Amino acid sequence: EIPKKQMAMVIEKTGGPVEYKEIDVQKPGPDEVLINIKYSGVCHTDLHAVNGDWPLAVKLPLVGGHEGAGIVVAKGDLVQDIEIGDHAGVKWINGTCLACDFCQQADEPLCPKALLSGYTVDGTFQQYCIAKGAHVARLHKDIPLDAVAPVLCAGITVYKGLKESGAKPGQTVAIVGAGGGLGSLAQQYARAMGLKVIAVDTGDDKKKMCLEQLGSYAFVDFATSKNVVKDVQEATEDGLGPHAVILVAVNEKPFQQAAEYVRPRGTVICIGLPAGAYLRAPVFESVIKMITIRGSYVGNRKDSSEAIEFFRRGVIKAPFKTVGLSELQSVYDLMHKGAIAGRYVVDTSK
Ligand code: 8ID
Ligand code: ZN
Repeated sequence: EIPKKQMAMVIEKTGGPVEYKEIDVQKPGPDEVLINIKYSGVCHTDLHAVNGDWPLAVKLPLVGGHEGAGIVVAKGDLVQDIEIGDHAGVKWINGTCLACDFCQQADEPLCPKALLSGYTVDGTFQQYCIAKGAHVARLHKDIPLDAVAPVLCAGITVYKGLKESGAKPGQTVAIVGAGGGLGSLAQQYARAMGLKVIAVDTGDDKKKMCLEQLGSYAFVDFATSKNVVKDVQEATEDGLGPHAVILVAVNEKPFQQAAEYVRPRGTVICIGLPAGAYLRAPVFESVIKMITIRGSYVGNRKDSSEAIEFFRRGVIKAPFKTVGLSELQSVYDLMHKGAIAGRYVVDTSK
């Protein structure tokens, strides 16, 4: 009952366009599963891939997407711990070697042979997607496949970033890019982890969403603020700044500002990947404030199952809108303008 053909969104060359067309359904290798993707989230990473923003080559032609939730329909002989009919998720990390120094330490995202869904291998903007059995996310059958899709990259990534920040319950974290996909989930994870949240983004829609739906106690509008550094610091009780800053904006500016407003002993976590951007921090303040600046990249299998479990327990609720897979270009257009509050999810059946 697995069809030979399926519908997918494909780019032939960097820059696009992304085209809705019929392509072959692939067969899983011995260590792989074939998943009938029902829903996929649309991450800004997918747009970076279309635009060729990063110094890392993409597969072409390419089926993008790496937040895919669906049902296992076929598997290779070596896959023993997952059954046909199980619900599963395809993440950015499609597969790794499981043998290198990093894999041995559960730092699978750092594996030099990592396969990246929707980037170096075809991803989830198709109805049937392949991933390594060891790496697909296990999803309980009571989890809705549409709402969980954004958790599979955005959720895992911000949950890991918050853990890497070392922020403790009761402390304050600034989420920069709070109105977007990662940012909206970051506010929910931060709150569930007992943190107080300052949201930084722009516009009344995002402000309303952050303050009324996602649990932030303050909002700083980076576009209308006369002094973002001062406004973020003043949003903390003692004016000394947040204990951690989670940077998920697609813009270089905040990567050059965060070190100035983070609290002494605080940590700046860099997650967003704006094209060609550089970090900058004043040496004097960085030293005398004893700050930490670090990168954080998706999460390992354990981070992933933990992030999904937060969602399954019902403590993570972030807004999403659903459209047909064939409408992906219109989602990219909105994303390019920064006009999406939350996340878009595509339904692969239309
Ligand atoms: O593992 C990783 N490190 C990882 C995983 C997944 C995604 C990194 N990412 C990267 C993506 O590639 C992208 O560069 O995180 C970034 C954010 O992805 P997203 O959340 O999917 O993007 P979005 O929904 O477009 O949200 C971006 C938000 O940033 C705001 C925008 O208004 C938007 O709401 N923003 C911008 I652009 N400039 C800002 C600024 N100066 C800003 N917010 C605050 N200050
Ligand atoms: Zn992503």
